[in-house]
Amino acid sequence: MTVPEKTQVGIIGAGPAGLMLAHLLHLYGIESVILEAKSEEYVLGRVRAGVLDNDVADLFIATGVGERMQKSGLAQTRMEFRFNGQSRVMNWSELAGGRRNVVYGQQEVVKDLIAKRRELGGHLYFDTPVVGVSNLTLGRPRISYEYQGQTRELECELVAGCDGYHGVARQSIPKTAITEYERRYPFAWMGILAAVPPSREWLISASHDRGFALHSMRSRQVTRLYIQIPPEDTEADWPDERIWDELDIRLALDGWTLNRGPVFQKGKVDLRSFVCEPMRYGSLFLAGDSAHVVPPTGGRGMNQAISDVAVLADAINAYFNGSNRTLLDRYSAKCLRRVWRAQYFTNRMTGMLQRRDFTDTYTRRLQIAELDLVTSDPKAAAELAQHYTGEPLESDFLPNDRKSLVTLQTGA
Ligand code: RFL
Ligand code: PHB
Repeated sequence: MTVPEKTQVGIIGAGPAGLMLAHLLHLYGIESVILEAKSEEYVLGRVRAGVLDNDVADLFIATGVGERMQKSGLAQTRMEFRFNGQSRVMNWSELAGGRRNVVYGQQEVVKDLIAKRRELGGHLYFDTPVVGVSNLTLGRPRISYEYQGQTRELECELVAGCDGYHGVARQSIPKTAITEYERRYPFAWMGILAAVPPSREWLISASHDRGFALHSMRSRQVTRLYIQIPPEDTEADWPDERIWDELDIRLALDGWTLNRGPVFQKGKVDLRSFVCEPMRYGSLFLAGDSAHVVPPTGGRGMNQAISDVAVLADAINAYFNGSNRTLLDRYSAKCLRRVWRAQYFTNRMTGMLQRRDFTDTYTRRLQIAELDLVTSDPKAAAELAQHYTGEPLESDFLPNDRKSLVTLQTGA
């Protein structure tokens, strides 16, 4: 199948943002073409996020891509913090008015969205790297891409840059037209997937004197675990036994043991905070990681990406089907308000849970004081739960006064 020469919306990138945008536009009767640099196999194999916000899970159901998630997603109503040898289990659902999260891997989300594009005969092209975007402020924009050894162009009315932090969409905007805010962290994470049932039904975040550790999961049979490591360390520095031993120390709790099992995936994760303002330049709209990145502490990144495209799809619909460009003009400001709240929340979680300077005992005491406060004071706990289960998602596909649409039979 060759790539068409023209479309209404050209989408760069087949991650969660690009794939979900194409799906929502299809429901609005708007044509799009997705161009993805990597192969389908690579995209399907990329291990990343694992936790969906309450409303993001609802949006999948409301738009007909939540069937598998309903069957195998694990509801998360609780979360545990461990620090100073203590355990505090928080009931997110009670604290956040019935909201909860859903454990369902990003790989599964991407798989479901690709399957939906195929089922509906959508235009989705892998191994098709975009090399530039032009004509963004004059007439119809053009996306240049490589396909089967040739450089070609796709003419569009609007372009969605859903190509992640390293993509070309943001780089096609003149530096003088945007402001970039960035923070790097003096630590990284090592993450593993292990073929062993989770050791608790819920997520455990441990802030230990030796550093952070996280117990998460992908299913009833697969545990996802992370530890904070020095940024210069590589996978070779962390053989499986060393990771398990460190997890045992950091997650230690009397009467509890961490289940060990075969590690079938391992990877280092660099931590970064980043925001690009505005998220628009002419007819180019940035969405997801191309416009903003958060450290994984707090599980926000993919949820932010889906929230962006929900807002963008409604705005594009108003433009094509209502001849109204007001929502497109408001897109960036509307998203950035939520984006900065997520930056605030993830920075707070990162600061509270991870060790920055191991000689700084004063800051360590402050971390413990904050952990104690947020896990015991009802108001502080409710605020954290509200952030963790995500901001209410605005989308024309979601009724305003709804009970959660997701009914899951499993989970905590
Ligand atoms: P993606 O997923 O990076 O997809 C961008 C796509 O664009 C393609 N691309 C190009 N295509 C064409 N031409 C070019 N020139 C291109 N350049 C790039 C890429 O190949 C890719 O397919 O961005 P998107 O869609 O914005 O989605 C963002 C999420 O992937 C990301 O925010 C999350 O994974 C972050 N994250 C988490 N988010 C959550 O909401 N909950 C979590 O629990 C959570 N855990 C995590 C995470 C991220 C992690 N890592 C590895 C950074 C855990 C980890 C370990
Ligand atoms: C994950 O399961 O990969 C995960 C969960 C929560 C986080 C980060 C990652 O905060």
